Amino acid sequence: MVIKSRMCNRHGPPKTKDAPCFFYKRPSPAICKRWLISGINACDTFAELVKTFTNLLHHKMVSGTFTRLFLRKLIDFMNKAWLFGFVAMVASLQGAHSGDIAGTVTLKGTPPPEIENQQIKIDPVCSKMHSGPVKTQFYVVGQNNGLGDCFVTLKGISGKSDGANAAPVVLDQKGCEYVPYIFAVQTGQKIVVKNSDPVMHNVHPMPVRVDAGNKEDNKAQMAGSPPITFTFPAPEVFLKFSCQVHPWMFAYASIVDHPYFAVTDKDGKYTIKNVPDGKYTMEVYHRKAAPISKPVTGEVEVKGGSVTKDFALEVPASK
Ligand SMILES: [Cu+2]
Repeated sequence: MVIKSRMCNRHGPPKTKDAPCFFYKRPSPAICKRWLISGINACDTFAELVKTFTNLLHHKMVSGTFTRLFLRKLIDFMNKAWLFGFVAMVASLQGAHSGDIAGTVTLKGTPPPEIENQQIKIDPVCSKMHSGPVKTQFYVVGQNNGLGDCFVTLKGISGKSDGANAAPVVLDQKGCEYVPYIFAVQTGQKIVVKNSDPVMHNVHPMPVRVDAGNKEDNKAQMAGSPPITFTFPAPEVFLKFSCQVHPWMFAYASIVDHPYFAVTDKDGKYTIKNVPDGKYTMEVYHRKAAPISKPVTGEVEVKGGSVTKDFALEVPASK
């Protein structure tokens, strides 16, 4: 005897006692995408396995209340358990093929004192939003000489961008300053520029790689008006955002065509997640201590697990 199988609707198991269906609680598409293993979608693969197995049971064990109950319990159990099994499977597979690169970027030497912003001082609206003097933020030095605002990336990887599916990055204008000052996105990833101030700003991205498709733009943004979204198709280090109203306002976006990059936190720490096994050259950029023309580089190997890679930058002699 064969009962024709059917799929459940996505909101839950069927109400009828006959013809149990296959009900899968899949993770979200975004999570499934992250769990792509060697080009195979593990979400699909696991769901297919469950489907095949339950289908087999349907065909073999369909007569009698006991078998139907047994089957229903089994499917319920699988629905509850599959996610845990799946996570374990992915973890074991990923462990064998990728790892995180983490470390600290430190600064050697004493940076010059930051310079007080004299222009914002005489702007009555902008200065009112700060309790003390506003200074440049060239050297963000934290615990144990950790250097913040360094852009850390892998060299020699290209064409791996997932920017179109990545979460947007928010660039805010707050207190007549861009926040964050240094950030990085993938090619095609949305940069959503907000205006949290009670004044008008004028958002002006100034890419260098215009011939590669990165477009210069210049958009006024009134107080309370909706965010403005930008994307850039070509890799570029420290693409400058300025404001035409407030000449001291800058932010620098690094555009990468793969997901393996990070910006160091206030203590110089960074983590680049899920890097595929392999040997890489890494590059570290900093606006003053490792500019576009002089990145600090280092070699690293990822081999089935996480690896630590630290860097030391020096305060340039002339500064
Ligand atoms: Cu402005």
